[in-house]
Amino acid sequence: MSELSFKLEKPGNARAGILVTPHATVETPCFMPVGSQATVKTLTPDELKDLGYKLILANNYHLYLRPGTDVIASYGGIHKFMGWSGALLTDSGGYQVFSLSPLRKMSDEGVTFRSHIDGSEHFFSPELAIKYQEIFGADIIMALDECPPVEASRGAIESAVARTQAWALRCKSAKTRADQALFPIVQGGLHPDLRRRSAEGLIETGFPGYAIGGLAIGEAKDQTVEITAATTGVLPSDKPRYLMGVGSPEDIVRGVSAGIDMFDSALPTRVARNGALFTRRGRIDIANARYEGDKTPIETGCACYTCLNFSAGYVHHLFRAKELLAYRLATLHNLYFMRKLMRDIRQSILDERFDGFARNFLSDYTPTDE
Ligand code: PRF
Ligand code: ZN
Repeated sequence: MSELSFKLEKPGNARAGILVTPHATVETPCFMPVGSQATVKTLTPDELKDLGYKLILANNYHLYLRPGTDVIASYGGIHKFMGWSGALLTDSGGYQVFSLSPLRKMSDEGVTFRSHIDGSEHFFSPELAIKYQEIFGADIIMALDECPPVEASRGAIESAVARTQAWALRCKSAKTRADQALFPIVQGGLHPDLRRRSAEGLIETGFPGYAIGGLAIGEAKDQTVEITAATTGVLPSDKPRYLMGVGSPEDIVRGVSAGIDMFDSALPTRVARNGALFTRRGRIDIANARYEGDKTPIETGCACYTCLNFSAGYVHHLFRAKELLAYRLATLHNLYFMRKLMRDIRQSILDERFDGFARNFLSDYTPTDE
């Protein structure tokens, strides 16, 4: 099995394509639900499949720490461990070391960090990040990168670009499995020239797809879109582009305009568990008193399991009573919404009416802050 093939069905700024991985064929633009700990919180693999998902995320950092590489190796990889027969992508863990580990020390060799679970000390190098991801067996694996905070100095971002480039090369050399595709990660903060330098360096090395990291970490939304577009402008059009950690429905629509093919974010599932549900008009807070006794579905016309079978007033009651079913019904609704959004986006691209679709979507949708 070749590692990956990507076919653009409709080229352009906003693109529609088909990504073929060993475990699934995926229509792009796609949204990947996040299952850092080898579970998309509250749902079974069958439920994800029924929602239409073919590709989900897991995380090298989380699974290396718990249950550990030996346990997952003994099952023959994450697919078998979690009972998921679709495609998987694992993030390298570089970013989680930054966002979750209480202490870390970076050097050119790698990153030493402490577990957020028990404080134990660990080390990731590019070679080890690949070794663990080969044990885990995802269809797409990520190079180890350094993601500095947005407010870092230009000098610090410049050195992160250089280190991320050197690490991507080392990851490529360390890779031994032919059935996994390795994506490197473009860094460069909010500096268009550093983004270009980062992208050009990685392109020269050559990879089957490219990710854009270091965005959606606190900068203004306009900057996210501007830097994304500046980066996709440099990336080869015949390879998939993945914007890491994005995002909300409105950010995804803007990301597609900027030439992105793949997205992942814990936001739709995380906010669902807080009672924030997506509708065409924006996010609603189902725990709000206005939904008490409401006999209509969360969104009229939504064909998700939750809306087909339950009223908004019932889901409101489950949240108020902190009943566990609340989190499942809310997650099912939000992931159905995301899947339908991606289908609608894709169809509008194929029909050459994406710009109008995006304009209408963004004018109807009122984002709410988390
Ligand atoms: N690097 C990696 N994973 C990530 C990011 C990154 O920069 C981000 C930033 N939005 C999310 N996930 N390896
Ligand atoms: Zn619904």
